[in-house]
Amino acid sequence: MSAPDAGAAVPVAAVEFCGLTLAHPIVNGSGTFDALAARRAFGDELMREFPFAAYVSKTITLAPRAGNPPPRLWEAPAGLINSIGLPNKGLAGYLAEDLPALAALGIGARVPLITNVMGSSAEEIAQLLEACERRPEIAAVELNVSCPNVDTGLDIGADPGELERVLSAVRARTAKPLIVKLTPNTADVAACARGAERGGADAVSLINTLRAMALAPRGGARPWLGGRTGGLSGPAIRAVALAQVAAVAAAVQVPVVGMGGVQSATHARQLLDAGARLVAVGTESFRDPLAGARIARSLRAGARSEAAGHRAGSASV
Ligand code: RRO
Repeated sequence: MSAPDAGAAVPVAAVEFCGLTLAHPIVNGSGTFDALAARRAFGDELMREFPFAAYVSKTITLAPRAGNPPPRLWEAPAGLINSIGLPNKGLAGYLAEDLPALAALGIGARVPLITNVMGSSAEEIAQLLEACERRPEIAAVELNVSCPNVDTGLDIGADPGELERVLSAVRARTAKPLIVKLTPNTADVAACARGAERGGADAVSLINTLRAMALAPRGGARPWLGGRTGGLSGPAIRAVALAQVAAVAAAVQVPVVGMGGVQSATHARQLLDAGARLVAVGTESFRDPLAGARIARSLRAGARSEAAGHRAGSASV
């Protein structure tokens, strides 16, 4: 579980991503960093060096949701299982309350805002995209496809054909960049990424959490989490993330946002080397809310020390 911040190998500068210019390649994973709550908890200090080059919201649904009954978390070996269940104030509440509050923090102006949405039918997704399209504060939309389609019964993100059909049906509803957040809980994530690309995705992001379960201590075979199963994140999934990001980056032309267990610049660099354009930090932000800034700084420092090494090397030849 060590998290050394060393070893970045190539220069890290501003990154072009779907027409946006980001100061560095580190963003947050959706649902792992609440900028409004963080500002309340940590004050201005947190906002002086905002940890991410773009801010990705928690998943928003059309209607408000209370989320799953507790318990919602389980500490796994080298990871975390969550069964949060999409609690959110719904699209109207997000647009009316959160967008102005995020703008007051400078999100949108200082760093682009990426709004993550989820719908359980093409019609619901279309409504979410249209609403985002009307708001200039939103730079891009990330579509979370880790859910079943109530119309077809198929898991939208787990089936390449279903993913392509749903995206083709909704793609025209927004001109903003559309990032599709893939699920790792599928037979062939590269085929799903190709389906997303054919359906009109401007980028894909992965990996979401791996489906997992924990049993209640001394509870026989009783599941611990209120939602029965949950999603495993953290260092435990880093090797899976690396394999899936490499497979997807080799399969599609659109940019890839890689994530899964990143704790250090070394881990971020590995995903960049595997073909990711951006890297998201997720579970590590729960341990260290400034992890994103630490990792971005360390990537830059690694790049500077490599450049110095090159200069020294050429001087001595
Ligand atoms: O809210 C959640 O329980 C949740 C979501 Br929407 C997701 O995409 N991934 C995850 O691990 N948890």
